[in-house]
Amino acid sequence: MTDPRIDAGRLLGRLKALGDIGRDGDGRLTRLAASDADGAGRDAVAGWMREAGLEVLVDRIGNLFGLWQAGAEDAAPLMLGSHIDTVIDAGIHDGCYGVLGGLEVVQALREAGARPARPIAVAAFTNEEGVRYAPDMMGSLVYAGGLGVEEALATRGTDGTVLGEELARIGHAGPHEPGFLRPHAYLELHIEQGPVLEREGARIGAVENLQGISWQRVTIGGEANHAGTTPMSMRRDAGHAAARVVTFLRDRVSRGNSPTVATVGCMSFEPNAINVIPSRAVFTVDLRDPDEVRLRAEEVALVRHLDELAEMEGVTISVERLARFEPVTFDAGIVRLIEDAARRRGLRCRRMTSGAGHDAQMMARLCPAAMIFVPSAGGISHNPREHTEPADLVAGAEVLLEVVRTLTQGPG
Ligand code: HGY
Ligand code: MN
Ligand code: MN
Repeated sequence: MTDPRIDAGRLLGRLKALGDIGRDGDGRLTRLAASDADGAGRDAVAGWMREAGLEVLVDRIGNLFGLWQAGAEDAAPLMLGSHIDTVIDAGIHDGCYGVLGGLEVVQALREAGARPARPIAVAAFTNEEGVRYAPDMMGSLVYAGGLGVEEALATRGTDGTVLGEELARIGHAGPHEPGFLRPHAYLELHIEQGPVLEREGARIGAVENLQGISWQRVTIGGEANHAGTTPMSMRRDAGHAAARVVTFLRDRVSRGNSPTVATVGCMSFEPNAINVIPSRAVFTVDLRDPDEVRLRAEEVALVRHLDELAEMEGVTISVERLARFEPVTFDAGIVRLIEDAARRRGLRCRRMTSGAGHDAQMMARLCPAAMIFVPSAGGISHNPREHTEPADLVAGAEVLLEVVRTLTQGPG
């Protein structure tokens, strides 16, 4: 066996090639779950998995796996992975770096003639972003038993399509039952998507926990009326009420130094005409906090505000739950392995919390799990300007390689 080495050119080349799949006429990258672009991305990744000599397997929710049995069929596999679906007008690293980094590690080990004591699987989980079909991290949630596969397949998207039908249409509705590979442990390599590592000059993030997530869709019913003739005192303005919620959330999370974050990412008015008082407003609320008690308190405060607002503005308000995940703590032993591997490579490492949701938070329900972060330039993500220095991308993959070798070494 030779010393396994990350092939930087292959890793960066595949990242770029995958990043070119799903661009529109203006060059914007969007590969929403189970779209044609997602199907093309999946086909490319499956092709690279076969090129690496892996067995390609797909489960019923479309989770895609490359498996290297490594002659250790009886042992539970180590699983690496992330996702390749994107948000709208995305960068090329979110999720894809973890799938292709995991594949690169396995390919490097195979090319070096390594004989791991357990199989290694590389996963690309379905619908991690949750933009078209809620909740996010859906494929790994189903895989970990947190959501029934039939219920997930029946999910209706923001565009009225049904997930199961779309997966079948793109040819990625697989035969295997979610959970068919019971991992020994799960490792996810990912860009930080925030400013911490860059600000502190650290190269590697050893992610020890991940914050709780609350997604809701709020519908406000008012009354359409003439923008010019209706006295302000007579208005039941759904648009104004929606705006009051947005400022309420911002004021709440901006007080003191609470780590709670709140985002209203989607909003639509009806009839959406310049001279008609909105009769209806529909918008989403994304609330997150590393502390479950504080997150619950923010949800209660929002409900109370909505009740008061309905009273004050003479509108009706209904709320639909889209996702709710409690904070997760990752495996301390694997976090230490990440720190040790970074230190041995002379890479400054920092323990940290993940602000973003990840498939690792679902896989932590099945087995010991942890994440490796690399810096995001300017802390930017979910944005085409998302960027990580090539040297950092390679360094992260090298740390992953080292932790994988430790987790798959034999008893000898
Ligand atoms: O929403 C998230 O944090 C992840 O990008 N799905
Ligand atoms: Mn991601
Ligand atoms: Mn994302």
